[in-house]
Amino acid sequence: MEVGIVGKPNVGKSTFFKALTMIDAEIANYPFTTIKPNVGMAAVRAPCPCRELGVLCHPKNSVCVDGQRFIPVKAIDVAGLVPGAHEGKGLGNQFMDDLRMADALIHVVDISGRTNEKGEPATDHDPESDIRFLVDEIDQWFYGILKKNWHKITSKTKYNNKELLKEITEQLSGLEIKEYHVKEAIDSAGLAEKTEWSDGELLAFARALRDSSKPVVLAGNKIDLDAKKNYERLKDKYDITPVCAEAELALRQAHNAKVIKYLPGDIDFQILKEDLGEKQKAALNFIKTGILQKYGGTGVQKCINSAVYDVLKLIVVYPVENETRYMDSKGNILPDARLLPEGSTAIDLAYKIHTDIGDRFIGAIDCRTKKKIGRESVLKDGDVIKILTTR
Ligand SMILES: Nc1nc2c(ncn2[C@@H]2O[C@H](COP(=O)(O)OP(=O)(O)OP(=O)(O)O)[C@@H](O)[C@H]2O)c(=O)[nH]1
Ligand SMILES: [Mg+2]
Repeated sequence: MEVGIVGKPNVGKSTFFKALTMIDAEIANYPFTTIKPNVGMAAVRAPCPCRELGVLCHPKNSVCVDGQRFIPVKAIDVAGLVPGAHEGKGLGNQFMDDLRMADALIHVVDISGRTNEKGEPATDHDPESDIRFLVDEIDQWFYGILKKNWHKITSKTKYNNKELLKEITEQLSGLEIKEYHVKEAIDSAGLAEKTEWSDGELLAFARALRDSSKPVVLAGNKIDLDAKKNYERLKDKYDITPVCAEAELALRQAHNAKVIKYLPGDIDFQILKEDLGEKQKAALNFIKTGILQKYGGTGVQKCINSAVYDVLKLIVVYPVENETRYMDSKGNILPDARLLPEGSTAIDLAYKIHTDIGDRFIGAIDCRTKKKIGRESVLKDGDVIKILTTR
């Protein structure tokens, strides 16, 4: 699982990344601060079953704070992209290679309109134009890769639909593209019955393939800079989350310094330190009233959760080895939280844990009901499952 953070220069991608991962990334108020990508672990948030089951959990692959599970997801912060990048403008499209492994993208937009399309200071730039150009550039990158390989693909498959599907998947496997992405794209571009594709149809397919294999979540950053008007204008047209990456970073840093207690994604925090300076007090107060209360959080956690749960449609499942005490064999309670595609079955979970567990699968137990479930039983978000195997 990998989420790419993309956008034009100077919109706050590295600030967003730093807030997500707490890994130091260079942040500065000029374009192209980031050239080499920053890579780190972010986390998605989910309610941990520990509270409901009345147990004290011992997470191993994740973290639980106050009944909230934080499950690691890789994040990558890349260089900014300007219009015409696919023709070599700005840093060109070389950096897009850094996005090859991404399963979803978070597009950070400066919704305050205070940076132009090159990321330079501006007063009244329309963020809507950024929303369009960025995806267009990534689509063009996909198109370029497809076009380069197209002759080879079609001379081998002669547009036979089944073979085409296989060959495209194989040629583009380095972009984390799976056969179902290709199928979805052929169908949505209306090309299933075609025996030859025009150049325009290849571009339409490239766009559809980008959409299915690298879906985008929109983050309207710098909401603190008097951006409510732009947000109100765009929110009905686009599914855009109001974000203040700077506030999220400040909150997480203050939490780590034990100044406040704040859980990423919360809509409030608690002040722990009594002798706060006036400046810090005012800053925290602004975040509380001007961001958290006004927009229902800083939006950073919301974006990553949305990428994983709403866009990639993953669910969280907790495999255990003891169905009454919810432990693994070493006594760790609710040790692992696994992200699985919606619709995954008991056997899918078994194979995800280990090929050997999958091969020896004979059934599973839903630990909440203590009922046995079969191989093809579809798992639900938050399920606690014991897999039964032959010895
Ligand atoms: N007001 C405000 N400023 C922000 C916010 N997030 C980031 N910034 C500022 O925006 C500027 C650019 O931030 P970066 O995180 O370096 O932006 P970037 O998109 O990574 O930039 P490049 O790497 O150059 O493409 C810095 O001055 C940040 O402090 C925010 O939520 N609100
Ligand atoms: Mg950067």
